[in-house]
Parts: sequence; structure tokens; C-alpha cells
Amino acid sequence: MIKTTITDILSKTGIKNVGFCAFNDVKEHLLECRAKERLPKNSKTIIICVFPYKVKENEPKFLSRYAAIPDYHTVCGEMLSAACKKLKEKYPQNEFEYFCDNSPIPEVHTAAVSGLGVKGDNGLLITKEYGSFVFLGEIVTDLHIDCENEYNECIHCGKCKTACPVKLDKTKCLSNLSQKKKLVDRELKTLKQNNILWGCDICQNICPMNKNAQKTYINEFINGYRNEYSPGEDTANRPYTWRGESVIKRNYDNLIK
Ligand code: B12
Repeated sequence: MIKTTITDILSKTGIKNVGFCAFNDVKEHLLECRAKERLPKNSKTIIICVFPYKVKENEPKFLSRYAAIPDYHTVCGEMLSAACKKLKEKYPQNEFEYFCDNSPIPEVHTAAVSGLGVKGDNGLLITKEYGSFVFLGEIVTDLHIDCENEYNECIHCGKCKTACPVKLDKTKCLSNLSQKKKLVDRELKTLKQNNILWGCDICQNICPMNKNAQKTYINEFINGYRNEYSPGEDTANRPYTWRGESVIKRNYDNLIK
């Protein structure tokens, strides 16, 4: 009953895919970050939310899909903030704190145990409807909600590992490389060889579970979609803005010569 009420409230703020996870099941695995201080005292439940982001069938030019749309921290953050406000109106005695990415919650694992999808060998959550082209965000609350959590993994076909140039070694992830301030020549060469301007979707594009991934319904992503980056463009609220334009411009000059 309470799950239905919460799901209905979230759906009114445009959040359509929601799962529930007991905070106790995650508390031993929290990530160290400053946002940890914002966790409600007596946190009991994580309401974990899926935000699909595939806009077009075709891949953007040199950009990963997440880099072709407005910054998800802002878009998902605004939706989660509106949801918290509505939840507080319904449950004034309780606390609701939202997080997205900059979060102490291991989001992929939490979403997987909540039944929103499976954890892929590439470390990402893969949903039935939208594949892995989803962002995750959550509302942590001291409201008690019964959760039946079960953890499931992908089909382990091995295609993502074979395709990934660094064999899914997280310390060498090309997405991470594309976001680094300083790169040595060898690293720039790797980005060039793999046509990478910002972010990397190699492990996602090869995944058979992404074959029929549905497109997003989130208008901010659809309306703000840009198929490519152009130097000098308005970079306000793009996923690469936080690094300063010099980093994406460096990657661009590295590719386009
Ligand atoms: C740091 C980070 C990165 C880094 C490094 C990734 C890494 N793990 O090393 C970099 C920059 C490389 C990166 C890249 C990308 N990222 Co990223 N990233 C994160 C972030 C902020 C933290 C992940 C992390 O460090 N986890 C810590 C490690 C140790 O986690 P872990 O290996 O899963 O282990 C945890 C669990 O296993 C858990 N655990 C173990 N046992 C148990 C048992 C139980 C019961 C429970 C509950 C938990 C649990 O404990 C561990 C943590 O302590 C998350 C957001 C978040 N807060 O989770 C996004 C996140 C994972 N990234 C995301 C995205 C979209 C990407 C990219 C696809 C972007 C792109 N296109 O380039 C790439 C994909 C690269 C890849 N294949 O992984 C999304 C993934 C969405 C999805 N579908 O799953 C997230 C969730 C952000 C978001 N809010 O949407 N990312």
C-alpha cells in the first residue's frame, strides 16, 4: 500500500521507474563522500529511481549518449527535489533527502537488489525496458517500507569485456580518461584510436541486452539533445561543463585534425 502511494507520488513528478531497498542492506557498503553527511538520521529506506536517457537510435558523433544531453545531475536532481517536496507534504513527520551520482549510495548495486534490473559485467545496471541507458538517483528516508531484496546479474555473455579496449579495468576506463585534466601522449592516442570525445559507451553498445532499449520520455533530455560538440558552443548545463571547456576542446582537437 505505502509503496503504491509513493510510486504514484513520484510518477506525478515524472519519475516512472522506482524500486525500494532497505538502508540496512547497503549501510556496510556506503561510498566515502561529503554527501554522506546529508543522510537522514535513522535512515530506513532507499527509494531508488531510474531515469532513461536514450534519445535517438543512432549514436551521437564521438560523444557517449550521456554526454549528448543536458547534465543529468541537474535534470534528475530537479525531478528528485520535486518528488521530495511532495513526499514531505504527504509524510510531514519524515525526512526525505535526495542524491544523484554524488552519493554515498552504491547506486548500481542498490538498484539491482531493488529489482529494477540486473548488474552487468560492465558494472552498470541493465533494465528490461531501457537497457543500461539509464541514470540512477535516490531518495533516502527514515520512513520504514518493507523491502524484499534479491540480487540478480546479467547473462555474462562476455561481449562487453571482449569489446572494451581496457578489458573493463576500472582504473583504466576510457570514460574516466576522457575526463582527466592531464593526459600523456599515449592516453591521447588511445582516445583518438577509439573515437572518444567525452564518455565511453563501448561496453554498452555491444551489450545484447541493450538491443531493444527504449527511448527516453524525459523532455529535458529530448529537447536538449545535441548530436555533436562544436567548439565555442554554449556549454551551460552540459555534462562536460564541470571540467571547464579546455578539457573537451583538447579531446576535440585530438580527434579532429
Ligand atoms: C566513480 C564513478 C565512475 C568512474 C569509475 C567507475 C568505478 N566504479 O570505478 C568513471 C568515471 C570511470 C565512471 C564511468 C561511467 N559511469 Co559512472 N559512476 C561512478 C559513481 C559516482 C561511483 C561508482 C563507484 O565508485 N562505486 C564504488 C565501487 C567500488 O562500486 P562497485 O564496484 O559497484 O562496488 C560496490 C557494490 O558492489 C557494493 N556492494 C558490494 N557488495 C554488496 C552487497 C550489498 C547487499 C549491497 C547493497 C552493495 C554491495 O559495494 C561496493 C561499494 O562500496 C557512480 C554513482 C554511484 N554513487 O554509485 C556512477 C555511475 C555508476 N556511473 C554511471 C555512468 C552512466 C557511467 C558511464 C556509462 C558514463 C559514460 N557513458 O561514459 C561510464 C561507464 C563506465 C563503466 N563501464 O563502468 C551511472 C550508471 C548507470 C547504470 N545504468 O548503471 C552511475 C550509477 C551514475 C548515475 N547516477 O547514474 N563512473
